[in-house]
Amino acid sequence: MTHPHPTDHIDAMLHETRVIHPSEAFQASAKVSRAEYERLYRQSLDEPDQFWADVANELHWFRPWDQVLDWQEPHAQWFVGGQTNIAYNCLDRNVERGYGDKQAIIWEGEDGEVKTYTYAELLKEVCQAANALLELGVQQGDRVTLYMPLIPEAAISMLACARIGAAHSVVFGGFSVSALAERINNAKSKLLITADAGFRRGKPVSLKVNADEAAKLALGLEKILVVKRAGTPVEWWTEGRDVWWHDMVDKQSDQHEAVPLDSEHPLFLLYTSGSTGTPKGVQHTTGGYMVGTYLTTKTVFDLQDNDIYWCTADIGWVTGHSYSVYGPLLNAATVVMYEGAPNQPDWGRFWDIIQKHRVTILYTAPTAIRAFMQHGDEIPGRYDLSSLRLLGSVGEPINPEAWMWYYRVIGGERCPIVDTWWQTETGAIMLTTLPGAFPSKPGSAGLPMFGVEPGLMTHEGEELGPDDGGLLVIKRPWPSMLRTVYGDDERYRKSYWGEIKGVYFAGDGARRDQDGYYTIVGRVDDVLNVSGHRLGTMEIESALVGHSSVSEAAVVGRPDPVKGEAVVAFILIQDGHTADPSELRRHVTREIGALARPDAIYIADALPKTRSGKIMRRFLRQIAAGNEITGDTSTLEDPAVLEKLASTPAV
Ligand code: 6R9
Repeated sequence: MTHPHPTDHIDAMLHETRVIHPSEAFQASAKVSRAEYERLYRQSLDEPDQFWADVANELHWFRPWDQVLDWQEPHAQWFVGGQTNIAYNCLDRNVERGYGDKQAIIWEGEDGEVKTYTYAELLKEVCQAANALLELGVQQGDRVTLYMPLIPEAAISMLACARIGAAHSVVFGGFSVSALAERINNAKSKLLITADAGFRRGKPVSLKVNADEAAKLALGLEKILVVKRAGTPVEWWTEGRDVWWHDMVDKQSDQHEAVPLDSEHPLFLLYTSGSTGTPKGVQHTTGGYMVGTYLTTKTVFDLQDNDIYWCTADIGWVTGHSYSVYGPLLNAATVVMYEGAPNQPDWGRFWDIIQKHRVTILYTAPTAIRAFMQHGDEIPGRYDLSSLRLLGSVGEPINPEAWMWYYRVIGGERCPIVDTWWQTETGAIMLTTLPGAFPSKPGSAGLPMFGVEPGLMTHEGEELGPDDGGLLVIKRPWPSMLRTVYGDDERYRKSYWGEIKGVYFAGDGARRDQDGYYTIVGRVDDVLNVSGHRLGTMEIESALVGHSSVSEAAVVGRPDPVKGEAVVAFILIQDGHTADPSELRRHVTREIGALARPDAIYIADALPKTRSGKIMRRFLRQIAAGNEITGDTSTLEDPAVLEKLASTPAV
């Protein structure tokens, strides 16, 4: 007789078994059926040149490419010799195709102001902005830094840069002075585009003041172009350096010929934190990024002509780049943009926007979903959400609890959910379930997108089979992949193609089930090894937030002389509940098994998060281990959270 191995129990508990199928109606009108996915996916791997050429040919090229892919590991060039312009493809091409009068952007300010732009209007605005950039001395090949609220001028600025062949580097408006200055300096930008202030939680948040401070540290900066958004007093105005958008842009001609750019011409830099060192300037180029975001937006969001599409991401993150601006505009979609906080004036704001603008597709992050969930079903219940037909999730693993809430309360059990795994570096969605083709499994991202060949490996490059947890890798180049780390190609080689020989190392751990679905366990530095057993912090967190008293949880490992690592949990208690640590330990034991039971629980008021909402576990690990807090805290939304936590006793 064999005694069941302790991991059997855990593995069984770790498996979420629900499978949610799209409705017959959704399947019937979906852009891609299961059979089509299977045929096209096969083709994308067997005849990649043909597959990608067919997709690229749906877009406009000034000059056709000579070669689809030139791969000199780790450097890829896509559509080599081809010339195109992504802004032309987003705007001119759509106007020419008869979408001139279609709404391109429906923007809502936090203060309730609404502005809309048709494709023809947006084209004119972008032409004016492009002419303004030229007058300000920006040249093809330059970098321009954007530090802006989520206002239409942010998208217009990105497109204007793309139109003239200058790379934009968007720095999230919530970043600090030093973070901004560091990014301006690293990119060697001569122009910064900003605004007087943006609205956040009912108050104007000044950007120009930070821009002025950053300019003192970024001596290469020559001009600052300022949008008047909030009408707040601008304290300093440096004549000769500072220029109002309305003075400079409004007077320009609304005609501008988009510049034909080499397919590999840099499109943008986007700084993202690595596990060590300073933020990396992830560099994307024109043709491949365009083709990748075009195809994924069209298929993953099943875009139909009458959709009203809302991705809630800020333009400061890659999701805002690929799925608020480029991907949807390439597809002539109507894009909703919202400037402010989800709880302004109250937690009903998102649902109000959906009701008002008849949003059909909503793409948001698990952290937001959990925050809404915490405030109950009653708030969304007050709104008419019947326009919704598809939901998306991005940014972190979504725990099945939050998935089901999203599905039930927001989607009315009618809307498929696409859980999309990708990264700043991948440029476009890599893993998901196409909504009309495959059922979803709550918590599992799903299957590879076209041309994506994922795998699970050990650090040594040994391939792992189904149901083994391993490192998620991508085994061949794809069009929208990053090309380098700006100014540090060695770091690019080492971080992405040097960790495991011959493959792209994503930095995430994952499992794959018998149906080929990938479940992301979390960053590999978030995988715990407790008594020789692999446990994802995410699963323990998911179990904890599955308890009615817990609204948020972050789990890290603490070195343990016996078990290797011990589980430490940081939790936030749901309004109106009290903390009961022994009950929570029992709950985790029930949900996963005794191995996952937290050794220490910290009851926190807030967790250390980046401004994009990612929990910085590296600091939690230091607190859990009783170590001093070291490392760069500049990307934290509120560094004071750390001190508070460090003085909180564990229970
Ligand atoms: C798009 C974006 C990338 C990291 C990635 C992974 C996590 C993103 C996810 C997900 C599980 C998903 N991540 N999407 N984990 N399921 N659907 O978020 O880019 O900010 O660069 O973050 O986010 O850990 O490695 P980025």
